[in-house]
Amino acid sequence: MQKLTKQYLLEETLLKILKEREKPVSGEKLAQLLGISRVAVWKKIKKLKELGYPISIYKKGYALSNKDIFLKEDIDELAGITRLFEEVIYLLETTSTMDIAKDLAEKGKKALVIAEKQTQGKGRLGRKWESQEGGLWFTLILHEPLPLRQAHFLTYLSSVAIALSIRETFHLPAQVKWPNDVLIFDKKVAGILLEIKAEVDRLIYALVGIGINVNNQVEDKEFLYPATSICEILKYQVERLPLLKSILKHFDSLIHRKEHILPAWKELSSTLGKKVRIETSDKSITGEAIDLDEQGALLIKTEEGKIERIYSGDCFHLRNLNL
Ligand code: BT5
Repeated sequence: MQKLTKQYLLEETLLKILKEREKPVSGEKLAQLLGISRVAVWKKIKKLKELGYPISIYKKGYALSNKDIFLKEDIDELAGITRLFEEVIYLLETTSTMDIAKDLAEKGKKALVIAEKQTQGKGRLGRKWESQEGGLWFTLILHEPLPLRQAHFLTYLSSVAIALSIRETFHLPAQVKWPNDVLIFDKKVAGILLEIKAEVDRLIYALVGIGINVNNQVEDKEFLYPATSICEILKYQVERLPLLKSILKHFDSLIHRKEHILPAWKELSSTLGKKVRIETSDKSITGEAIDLDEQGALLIKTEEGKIERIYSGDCFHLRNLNL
């Protein structure tokens, strides 16, 4: 248990005041609220800025430029939501939450690693993942005794948890796309990166990296697939904490009911029933995505009527066959 010093509590309270006030708060007011001098307030602001907190300084006082940062009370709340992890690591900036999670996993830790910003966010196959402030970027470390051939179920589980949570929290029609995306109105709002360490046929640990475009801007970017963010669709900034809490709850519930994962994925699928092009490391296949088999492979019916089973690759939706 972390010991809280008086200094630390003052900084937390200062952040809380700035988070709750819409307008800048003067140094004088902060001094009065915190029971310290104006000089001491300035020192605390300077320290918090050095730590990376987005505090802007105006003539009228101080304000948080991003009011959606997580405070200690939010992190404590997250830590108590599930037994999936024993600690929550919250970083204002890092290279990639996958790097931090990997170090912790190697030490046998079960943790949730969240970052406000990633300077080297990763996608699959060495691709870059843009992760500026405003998005939800996190990695969950799981030490699950899963058979290796079921490891990719964790990607399906994550997509379902994200899609259900976006539906419940923001009432938006999120759908899952094969193999690792969540879409809203056919644009990518979230991606999942699964990294595993295995021994023969057993999983030692899995790092489930989840990136969701929430309050960040992506629509003008040239990505592999058209992208969107929740705030670009809703046209206002939203709170990320309720979304994250909902995802963790769904994740926890699905991991204990693995038989629900594939049916739920199929139900929320935007891929099934569509004409698609799948690109794997050695071939390109075009056909209709008809189903997932019980191993989680995507079944493609080619124009020649042959059924292909695909375990990994990139998927491009060509058109909706039902239209
Ligand atoms: C993914 O890869 O979709 C996996 C993304 C996982 C990101 C999370 S964030 C937390 C954790 N820490 C990390 O460092 N990563 C994980 P893939 O299917 O390969 O898609 C990557 C491609 O998506 C890129 O090549 C871009 O074209 C595009 N892209 C990059 N940033 C994006 C964004 N913010 N939104 C939508 N598309 C993006």
